[in-house]
Amino acid sequence: ELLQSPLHLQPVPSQPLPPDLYGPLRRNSAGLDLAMPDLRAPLEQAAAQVTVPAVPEADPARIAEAVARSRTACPGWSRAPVEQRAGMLRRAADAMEERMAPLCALLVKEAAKTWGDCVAEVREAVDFLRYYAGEAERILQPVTLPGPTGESNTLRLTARGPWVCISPWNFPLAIFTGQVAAALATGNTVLAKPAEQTPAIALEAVKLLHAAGVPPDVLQLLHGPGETVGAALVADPRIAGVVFTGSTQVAKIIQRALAAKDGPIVPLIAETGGINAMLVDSTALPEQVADAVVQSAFRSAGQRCSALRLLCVHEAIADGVIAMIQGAARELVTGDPAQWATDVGPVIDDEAFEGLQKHLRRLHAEARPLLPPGEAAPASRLIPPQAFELSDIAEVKQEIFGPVLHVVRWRGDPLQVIEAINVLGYGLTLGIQTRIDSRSLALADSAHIGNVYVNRNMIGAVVGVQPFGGEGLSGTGPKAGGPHYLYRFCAEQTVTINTTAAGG
Ligand code: TXE
Repeated sequence: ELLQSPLHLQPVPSQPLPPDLYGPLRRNSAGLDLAMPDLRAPLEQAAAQVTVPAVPEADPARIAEAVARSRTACPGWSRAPVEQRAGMLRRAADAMEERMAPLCALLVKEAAKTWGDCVAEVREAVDFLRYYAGEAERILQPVTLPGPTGESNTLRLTARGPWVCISPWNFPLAIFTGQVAAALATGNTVLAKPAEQTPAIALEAVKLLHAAGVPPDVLQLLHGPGETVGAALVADPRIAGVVFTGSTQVAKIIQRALAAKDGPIVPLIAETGGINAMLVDSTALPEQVADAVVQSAFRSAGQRCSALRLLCVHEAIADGVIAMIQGAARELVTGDPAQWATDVGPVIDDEAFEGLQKHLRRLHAEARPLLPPGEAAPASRLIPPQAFELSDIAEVKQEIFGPVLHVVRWRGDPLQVIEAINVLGYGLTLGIQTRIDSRSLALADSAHIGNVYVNRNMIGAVVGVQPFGGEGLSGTGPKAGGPHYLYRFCAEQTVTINTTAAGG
């Protein structure tokens, strides 16, 4: 039906597209100094001074004590006026903004992210603090509901108790801060367990929140491996909720652990990975597609949950699109993240590097390589962008968390392509490239996917603008940075008062 409807083609842009397709990527990372000339010097200065401190691991006694303190601190914190809590989050946001340079320098060192990614990450963390402060003030006002004469009905949101916040290494400041800010704003206390690869940046965020007025027992930081410290927190019968961002596999382990405990049913908010696809039809603009693909698949060394993993390109334009991607990808600079020219930095650790090498060996044996393999550099953990052509969408079986793109050609009905993408079971991000206006929304309607990006790259989870989160294997929702997120951190209570009775 879609194919038979009259074609409403969007006009081809009158301005020619930039000759260097990777231009926007270059400007966002290495070209950062062009956009913000005042940042480069302070960032370099901070980088020269920064050291990554060691952090102590929490033992079982410390964990048990922390949960007890968290419970004791909760009533006082949750009864404080929301404006007071919001004020503290806003003060922390201001302090974080002021400390942009040292925080970026620590991120470059600890998480091996490029400068552009670091600046974007600090900004996102600041946005989360301010956004949830405002959202808490908005939603925590009691609502009067209509009812029969002689009684008043009020609906109000209350805190649940201690929340366990478990975060990953790939956005070690933004995701950590977002989880913590959401729980604190709604009057809950927090036991935060950051990824073991990136504890120092979490410690900095906690210091800023404490300095902004959040009491130490209200926000506690517990370092250590997920399998021990994370699991012990999840298993504790006194916690009220878990917010988790990380792999689907660990989300399910946590879900099972929560279900196996005696006591109340504990809510889990999980944001997990994805096998994110981009559907490109025969009317799409190859230059625009190639630019979007290179940014979405290779930026941040592919270590974003939203990154493009699977390009489904119509056979009529596939050769041209692939040639442009090859040209653009070859221009990317893979290297030291502290160098301004670097587009693609290292992967996070040796384990990730080894895992990716294993996948790449398999793909080299089973699929058609589209980009030169480059030199594997175990010492620096660098993997240059890689792409492989497969014959079927179903051949992509798991999320590969690195700069690796799968390409599949299609023909026929685009809805069937969306169906095949749905069958993969993940539902995080989807790109659609088409100049048929009616097609993009029809395809989005059929996709069981949380974030859809039409005729642009798939990088975008701006707080309050593109609330972010998926469904299926990609998570439970609600979307982080969106207007529904904070509700899940709250309990709801109605109060019905008989206004005709004595004292009513
Ligand atoms: O995850 P892991 P990673 C996803 C991304 C990828 C993964 C990468 O798609 O799949 O995150 O992050 C702790 N009990 N997203 O490798 O291994 C662990 O210590 C309790 C999705 O860090 O799952 C760490 O703190 N906790 C995304 C955290 O879980 C446990 C955005 C995550 O670890 C545990 C970013 C256990 N048994 C990344 N085992 C989105 N959708 O928004 C481990 N942990």
